[in-house]
Amino acid sequence: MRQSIVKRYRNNPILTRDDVPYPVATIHNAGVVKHQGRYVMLFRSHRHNGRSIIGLAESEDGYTFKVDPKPFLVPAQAGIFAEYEEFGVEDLRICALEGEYLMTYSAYSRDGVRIALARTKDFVDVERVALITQADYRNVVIFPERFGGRYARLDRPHSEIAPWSVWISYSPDLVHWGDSRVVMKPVKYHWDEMKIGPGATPIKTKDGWLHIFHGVFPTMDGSVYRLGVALHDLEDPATILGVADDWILQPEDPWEVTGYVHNVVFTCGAVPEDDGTVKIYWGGADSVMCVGTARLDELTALCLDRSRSPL
Ligand code: M1P
Repeated sequence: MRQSIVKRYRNNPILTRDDVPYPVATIHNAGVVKHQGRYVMLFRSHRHNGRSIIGLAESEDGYTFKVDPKPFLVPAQAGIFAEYEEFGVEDLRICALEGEYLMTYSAYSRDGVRIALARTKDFVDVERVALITQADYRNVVIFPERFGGRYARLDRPHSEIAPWSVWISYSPDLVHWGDSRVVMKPVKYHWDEMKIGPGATPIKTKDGWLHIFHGVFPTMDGSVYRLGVALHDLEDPATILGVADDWILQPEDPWEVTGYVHNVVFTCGAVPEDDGTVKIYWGGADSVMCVGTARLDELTALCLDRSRSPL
């Protein structure tokens, strides 16, 4: 029997492409929040032309989801968003902040990948706000609180010089971002030595902001995507209190090991529960959606007691 800090749900995968009532090749990498007592999931799907869209699924219990008949977000048809979403929209994260939901997602075009910000109050009406990075960024998560009046986000620029790392940036208005610095880097000859990236929207705990991220290791058989945890200071999220030395989840189930991209577990969303657990949602092999649970105190302890240097 596998012993893991993350307990996989016995009926994984919870969603496959067969559950989607329109033609798609995959369903994976979903942001998830609880909205009015229901779990709302915004997942990525590849269409059969290889470009991605975002679909919506809902659940009473966080395990059994029903997919909406129509996609939630497809590439914009006009204006600046159409220009930069031409090749698809991917890997959406949801942040509940001050009475609305902020959604950050990758916008792909012939000019590269950048991050778009949209907002909704009800997951029906969606307003695109701004493109909030230049090209060569993926994986932006916004903290669900302001710090000294400023919004904060974790992001992941693509560098040709340094391994791809986690940075922090701040904004007075959600549109203009700056004051950026690197806060966490991959570690040489470690499970995440190739690159790391922000994963789920950070979760507030009594010990700090818990951030579940992904790390990638290169092998002769391709890259292996795993999940890890880091703890950020409650008042100053640029300060990392600890990064767990070990991963918390790696590809093991057949639908994580084999699929559209082999050997991938990738999270864009996690939902904290009142009983001290967290439901972690991940895409398996860029093909299916899975869920598992962990205790928040065990994850924060892993960051603090078995920490490596963040930089
Ligand atoms: O195929 C694995 C992942 O590859 C990319 O992730 P990263 O941000 O690490 O480069 C993304 O395309 C992601 O969607 C995908 O799951």
